[in-house]
Amino acid sequence: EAESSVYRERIKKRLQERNAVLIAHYYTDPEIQALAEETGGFIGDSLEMARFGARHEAQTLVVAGVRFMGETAKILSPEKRVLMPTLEATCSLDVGCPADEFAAFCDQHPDRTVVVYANTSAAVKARADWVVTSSIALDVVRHLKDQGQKILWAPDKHLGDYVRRETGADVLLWDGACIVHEEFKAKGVLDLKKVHPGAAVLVHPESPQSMVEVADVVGSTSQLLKAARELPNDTFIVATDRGIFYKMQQENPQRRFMEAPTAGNGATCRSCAHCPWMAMNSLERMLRVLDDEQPSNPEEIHVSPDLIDQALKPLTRMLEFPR
Ligand code: CIZ
Ligand code: SF4
Repeated sequence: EAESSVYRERIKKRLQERNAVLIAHYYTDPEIQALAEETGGFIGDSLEMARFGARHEAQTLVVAGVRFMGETAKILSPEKRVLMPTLEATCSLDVGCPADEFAAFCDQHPDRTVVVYANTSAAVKARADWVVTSSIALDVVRHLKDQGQKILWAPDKHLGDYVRRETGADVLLWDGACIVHEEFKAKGVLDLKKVHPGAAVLVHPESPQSMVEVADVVGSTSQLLKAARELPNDTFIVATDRGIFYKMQQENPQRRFMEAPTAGNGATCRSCAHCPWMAMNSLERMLRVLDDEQPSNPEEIHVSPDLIDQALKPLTRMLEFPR
């Protein structure tokens, strides 16, 4: 605790000295999110993070999250320096969708409009017609379906299948999954509901279909936070990364939030509901990155100008899509 307060003070000082702002994802650890709040930074989902970074006057963005979030921030703010506590923080969706294999898959289906989830590398985004986050996926795919288009979706098969079921569009799926959301078990939720019959079940659509079927609300992180504020229930079973509890509890101090079980018997495994890559964003690593005075920082995000040009097109389509 004493050690962590030393880290916090030194990070605050460095952020000021370097004209840097801290931008954290909802899934990072509570101490990281608290520091973002205390220093005038930001907490949000991947898209909100990139938008905040683009609008903010700071010349350096310190992105606490996973690598694709740093890349998206860089694509929207190429003139800024984007640092991360560690570039080793990746995502099973990104890892499971290598750009060359993905390009070959797209080449085999030239009749399909390519829609990729935000959780992908800059190179995969560069090959796409559209980038979407889970908060806008249904609207964009409905719009494409109305125009008679067939979809190629990557990388999350659960989210893609959810979009297919909800919109009725012709959607061809890449076979990827999030290692966190894939672990939630509907049977465990039903067992927990027997003990807490008044609980509302909030589910992120990266979870399997069986989880969507037991949900009261299915939505992106921001949509689940909204549901936690607006539903009349005072108890919630939440199927997304446990990092979200920081904001949920802060916004609703009187309400009770429980992790959705990650095993059929209702037992929770030690770290199933927390992304191991999000967890790599420690105060210690953040300080190390900010302490590094060299012009070339090993944890700085670089995206080539060509790739920025190409990835910006599908990203801009999403940003300009009317909501
Ligand atoms: O599951 C993730 O990594 C999410 C929800 C990312 C995002 O778009 O905020
Ligand atoms: Fe990727 Fe899942 Fe971690 Fe999000 S929670 S960064 S989708 S592995």
